[in-house]
Amino acid sequence: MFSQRKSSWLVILLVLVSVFVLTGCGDESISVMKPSGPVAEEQLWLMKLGITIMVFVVVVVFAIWGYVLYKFRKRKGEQDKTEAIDKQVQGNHLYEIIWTVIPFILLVILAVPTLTSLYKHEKTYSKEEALQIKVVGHQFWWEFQYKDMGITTAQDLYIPTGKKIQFDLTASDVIHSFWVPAIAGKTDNNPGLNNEMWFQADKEGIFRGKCAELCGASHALMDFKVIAISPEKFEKWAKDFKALKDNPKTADAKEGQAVFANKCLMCHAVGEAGGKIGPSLTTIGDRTEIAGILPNDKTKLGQEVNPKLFRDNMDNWLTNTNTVKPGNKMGIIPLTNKEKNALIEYLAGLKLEQ
Ligand code: HEC
Ligand SMILES: [Cu+2]
Repeated sequence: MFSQRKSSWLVILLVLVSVFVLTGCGDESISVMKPSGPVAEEQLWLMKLGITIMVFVVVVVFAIWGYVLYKFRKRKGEQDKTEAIDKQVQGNHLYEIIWTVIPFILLVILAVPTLTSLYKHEKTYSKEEALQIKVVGHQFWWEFQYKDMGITTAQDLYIPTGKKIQFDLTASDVIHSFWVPAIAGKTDNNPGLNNEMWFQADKEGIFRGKCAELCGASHALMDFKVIAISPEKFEKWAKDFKALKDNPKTADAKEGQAVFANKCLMCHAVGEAGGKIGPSLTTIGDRTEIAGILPNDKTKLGQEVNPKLFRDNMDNWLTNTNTVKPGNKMGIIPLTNKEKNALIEYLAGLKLEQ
């Protein structure tokens, strides 16, 4: 058996080891520590500045505290400490000025860059300067409208690298919050209001985004991706998106299209046709994940959706909608196996040519 003292040392050791081991966990594409654009870079720099100043204050204060504790300790043989107490400095003007001025300087060092960044990131860019995108948060999915391009999509947000993206953020039901940690801090989507923010991605890549405001049962599952590609690839993506024809190739897919028109189209759009209650499924066959959370193995640029996973995920979504994303607004649509398979075949074909 360990003694009490030994076991508390063990706990401390365990905590220290886990700190080092667990800091290695997590997805790089969602890390604030790996910024991929100017906004996130500046925000990380501000965090580092704040932490440096705090560490400096803690170290200096603890050093003084340790020094005083040691210097004025009760020594062996001293009966009464009062005789050894040093000269008192209460009310000393010089000291008081010093310990007022130092924190003031530290706060100025913090405030100047923070406020400068705040105003810089508050700026709204016009359509000549930035790509304009309206983001609507819904329980529990994201809608992206490219205002000047006539494109509406969901879950996967394609953007060009090296260009500012001006966002107009709102929500259809409750408050959500739009957050892509590697590219910028969060901004709320409020129903009935429009918040603005901008960001820019400098590197190509797939960056994970999250809803950062508790919005209901599946809040934690309200994920999306920002897919940053070169301006040339983006142009091609937009052109292909608009040119996409809803022309199923196989007999099964044609049957799926008919089922879709019957049971799904009132809520989901494909191209121009269809309802707006659910996400647009125009390019559902290209999605990195189904419903934002069932991975199709498309984690890097250039990678294609894994067809087997797509089928399994789609089957899972159509069969277990309510357990995959509790409280979602789709619910379970009764389908025979034949209808489901035809639908999956149809949806898998809704994608851009590579
Ligand atoms: C009552 C409206 C409604 C109907 C009818 C409906 N859906 Fe949905 N669907 C939704 C909503 C809302 C979501 C978003 C759920 C979420 O993520 O919270 C959704 C999500 C989806 C997704 C995930 C989309 C993505 O971007 O990853 C797929 C796929 C889907 N539905 C397929 C279908 C199919 C196929 C049918 C017909 C059998 C159908 N839905 C019928 C409302 C509906
Ligand atoms: Cu949300």
